[in-house]
Amino acid sequence: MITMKDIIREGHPVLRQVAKEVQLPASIEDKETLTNMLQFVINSQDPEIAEKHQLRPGVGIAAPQIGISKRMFAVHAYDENDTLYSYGLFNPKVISHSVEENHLDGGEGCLSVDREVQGIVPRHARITVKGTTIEGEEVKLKLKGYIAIVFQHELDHLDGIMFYDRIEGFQDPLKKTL
Ligand code: UDB
Ligand code: ZN
Repeated sequence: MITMKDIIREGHPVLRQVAKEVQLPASIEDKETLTNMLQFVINSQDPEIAEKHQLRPGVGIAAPQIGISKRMFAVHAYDENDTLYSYGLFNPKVISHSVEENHLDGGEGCLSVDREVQGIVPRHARITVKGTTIEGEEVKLKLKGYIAIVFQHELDHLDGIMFYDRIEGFQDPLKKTL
């Protein structure tokens, strides 16, 4: 079972790497890892399990956050209409997005960031994502609102991008200036 001790924190180079594509069909090992990632998110939202193992209630996690530089993430979250989006995806890719932007009014946090970083994180308002599920099915998801933001946050991890990189005027003290 994945717990907080398995989660890589900011400053670790793996969070800044561009993750590698997963070879498909996925190996049993990759499928198990992704299943465990999805289970971590589900567990973290269960008040009893979260309390027992001291888990931060999460909505998504990307493989680099457990030290695995592969293009896969898990999301388990409800949208504004209480529709559940529960996915483990291999090689997710944004195939189109709106010009219109959106953001969470309260800003964002991250399981890999143990401090509060304030500021608006601009995201695409709508995205279409393609990917392969744990079961090996190719899916095309049209997302908007909160869920679109969660997916973009996780997708960014696969490209070594932290949410605060997108806050206007923000300087990461750990990132070397270009
Ligand atoms: C989170 N959780 O998981 F609206 F049940 C955040 C943390 C960093 C605070 C743990 C979160 O938003 N929880 C949440 C929100 C709800 C209802 C609920 C639980 N992430 C995921 C992450 O770090 N992935 O890499 C941060 C989110 C900020 C915006 C999108 C992802
Ligand atoms: Zn994150």
